[in-house]
Amino acid sequence: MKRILFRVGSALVLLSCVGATRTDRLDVTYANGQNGAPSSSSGIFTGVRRDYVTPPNPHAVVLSDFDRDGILDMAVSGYGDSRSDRIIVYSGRPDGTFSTRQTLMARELSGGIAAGDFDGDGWADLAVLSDYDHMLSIYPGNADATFRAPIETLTLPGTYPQSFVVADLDGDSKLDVVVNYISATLSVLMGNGDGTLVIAEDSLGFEPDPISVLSGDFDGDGYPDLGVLESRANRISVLINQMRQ
Ligand SMILES: [Ca+2]
Ligand SMILES: [Ca+2]
Ligand SMILES: [Ca+2]
Repeated sequence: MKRILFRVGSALVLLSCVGATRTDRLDVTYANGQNGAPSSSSGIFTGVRRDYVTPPNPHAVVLSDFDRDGILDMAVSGYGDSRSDRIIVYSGRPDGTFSTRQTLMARELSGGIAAGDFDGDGWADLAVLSDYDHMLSIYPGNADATFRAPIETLTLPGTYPQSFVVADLDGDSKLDVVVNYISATLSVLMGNGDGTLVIAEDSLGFEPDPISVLSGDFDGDGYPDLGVLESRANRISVLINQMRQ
């Protein structure tokens, strides 16, 4: 079970993406709820738990204010099967609950999902990674928290992508993407600002099984750096962005 602690509006919520148990459900527990009190050893999450149907075999969740109404919305990707939708978009409501906004088809084994304005129209788009056919798809976002069919489905140079991260690596205000693969390589995709990306670098090498990649400005120079978690080597590698030089 993967647990992530978020603050949503005024309500502190615990999201439990329960893909490992294949219950196809996302649980949200509200602090300070008023109707019922599931037991909690910490006493923090003693409110009402609400369950939301996810795509079959949910894999990843992203929170973003898709419609810019000040309330976080949510999208969940799932591995699913060929007969089912593999992405569900939920609109956040002022009381901290969610309603299903849209279901989207996606490629087989759609794993990682992230949000960002890839085409520069001011509305968040969705980037979805297909583990099976190693493709990255960009779903353009609308003002009403819905998404259109992918404008870009990019075949990645590596196989079995494990995770990806979205960041503006070169500071041109166009979002870029870094993908890591189980084949111990990492690709850098530079955004064109219109929802398309080009492969800039495809062979950054690591120990086998780099399990995830993350981004953050570790040295404080304003450019995002990378951290790569190498599970077989039992270490995290930090790559400092050289764009400032
Ligand atoms: Ca919203
Ligand atoms: Ca957009
Ligand atoms: Ca960029």
